[in-house]
Amino acid sequence: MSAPASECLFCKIARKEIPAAVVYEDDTLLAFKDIFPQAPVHLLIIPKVHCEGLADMTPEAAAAAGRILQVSARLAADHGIQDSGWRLLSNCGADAGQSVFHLHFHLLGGKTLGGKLC
Ligand code: DGP
Repeated sequence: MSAPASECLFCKIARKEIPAAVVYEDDTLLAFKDIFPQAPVHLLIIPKVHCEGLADMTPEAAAAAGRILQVSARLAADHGIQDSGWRLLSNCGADAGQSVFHLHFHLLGGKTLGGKLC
């Protein structure tokens, strides 16, 4: 069972109640640096609206996710990894490695990425 939006870690980051190294923000999205980076560039991109993950997509979250797919290439370029290869992924469920139950995409790059998360 996930935390309600009032207690959700990434909702708190989106509301600026918890600090994060924000690299991009618009009306619907926030992107910030992962606190435990697995690659030289490791960003988290989240919809501001609460949604547990890929298996729990409201229309609003799905629209935000589509926007995340668009914004990710721009963020990769902003961080100098557009030509060296980068990865965008979302873990869905604890068995897939999801530890924060607010939809988020990892944007990873800046090194040769292996077959797993990084
Ligand atoms: P996942 O395991 O796919 O749910 O990814 C969650 C990521 O969130 C993980 O890579 C670490 C990151 N993370 C956890 N807590 C915080 C935090 O308070 N701030 C930031 N910036 N990242 C966090």
